[in-house]
Amino acid sequence: METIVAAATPLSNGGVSIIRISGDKACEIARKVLSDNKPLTFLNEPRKMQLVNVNLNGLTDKCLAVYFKSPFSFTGEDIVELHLHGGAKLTLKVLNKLIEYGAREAEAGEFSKRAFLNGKISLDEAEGIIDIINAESDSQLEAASRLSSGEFFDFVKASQNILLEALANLDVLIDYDFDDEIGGATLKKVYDKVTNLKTKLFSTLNSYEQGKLIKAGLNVAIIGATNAGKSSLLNAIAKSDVAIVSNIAGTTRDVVKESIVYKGVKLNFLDTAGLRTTSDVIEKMGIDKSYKALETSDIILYLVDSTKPLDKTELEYINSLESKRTIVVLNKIDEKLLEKGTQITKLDKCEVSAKDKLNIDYLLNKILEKAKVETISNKALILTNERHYKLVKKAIEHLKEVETLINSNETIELISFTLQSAYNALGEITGEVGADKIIDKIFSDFCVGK
Ligand SMILES: Nc1nc2c(ncn2[C@@H]2O[C@H](COP(=O)(O)OP(=O)(O)OP(=O)(O)O)[C@@H](O)[C@H]2O)c(=O)[nH]1
Ligand SMILES: [Mg+2]
Repeated sequence: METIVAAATPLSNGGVSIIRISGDKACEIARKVLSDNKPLTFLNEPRKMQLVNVNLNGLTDKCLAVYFKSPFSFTGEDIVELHLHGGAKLTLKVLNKLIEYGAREAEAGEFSKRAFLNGKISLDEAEGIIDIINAESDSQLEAASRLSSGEFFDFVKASQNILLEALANLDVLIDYDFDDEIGGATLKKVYDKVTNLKTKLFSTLNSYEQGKLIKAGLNVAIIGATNAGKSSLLNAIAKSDVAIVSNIAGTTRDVVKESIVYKGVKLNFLDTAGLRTTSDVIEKMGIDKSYKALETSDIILYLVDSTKPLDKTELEYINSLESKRTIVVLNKIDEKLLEKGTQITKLDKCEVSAKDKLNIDYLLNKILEKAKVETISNKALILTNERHYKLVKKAIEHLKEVETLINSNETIELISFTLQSAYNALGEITGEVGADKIIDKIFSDFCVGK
């Protein structure tokens, strides 16, 4: 494998900038940029830092160098890290020198990919690492760190072991000539194992609903008639003027998105164009988007200007909304609050003032309650990754097929083959089984230097 190099820290000004070199020639190449006015003892003492000089055609600077000897490194290969003074210019100069001396610039995620190929981490653990890097909320971070620490890996491995046992049971039936009674008892054992495993996988599969929320955040659409105060509410929630507010009806024409993290959960708010009949073509396009946001979001905040009477059509429309995901927000309670709320039945209601920022926290809590967002630590295992979800689902399908095959007295070979397919689906999660293309795709989502 070629020796690769990249900055492991962002290329900008900061206290320290770290360059990572990985591969057979890591020591040899690093040595070339380090001044040899004193012995480079760090190369004989892995994991121990040494203050050395870095030499760039006459320019000398100090840096800390450390060596991780294969296989005891992140990639499993020889790694040298140089901790330089933070600064893009210096880092780029050193990087270029290392490339000149024979290292190749690493591709995105190449260090992690090598770690995977060298058996240091599994594919799902690598996906956990990328989730840690991208985490924006506490729940995302917690889910990511659980994934990267191998919790899901252990579950998948244990499930695969059950399938291996079942396959071993079936093998005995293929090799020997058993009477019906023994054969039947063995098949029953296999059947029970498959059914139990299927139930476990099902409950993991169901956790994806929650996992999706944690990973992508909860989408909350702010809908309502023009001038209800939708944009004002978005600004109050975001604590910043992200959307234009005016008393002209039809101010918002497009969807304005803003995310916040509340109580460790990412909430993505969508402020939309006010619903009304209009001949303005652009506004109409905006209103189409409002309906789309209404359909696709997890939670709908239907905003009502509570100082004005509700007309019959709007009232009917509000009452037709899905109660499971709708909260009717009666806005402008700083002014006169009409009794209109009582006409809205079956839907949760919440009174706020977007202008005076009254009851905003109360509303945010109501949203979490409505979406049944649980804190992640309450759950045994939560699937957050779509790829994992699809593979668990695929494994379940194969297990269902095994049950049908056993029930219809199909051949042992066919049952074994289908069990093996379930095993392989789970193996794709960890990367034990897998196509190079999928592996490449996963690592290409990483940043360079990771
Ligand atoms: N008194 C009072 N006025 C408010 C409140 N919220 C919004 N307003 C006013 O209502 C008017 C409309 O506010 P916007 O936030 O632009 O309303 P909108 O629903 O986004 O309107 P469109 O984008 O046109 O659909 C503005 O004059 C706001 O100042 C509130 O809580 N109390
Ligand atoms: Mg608006």
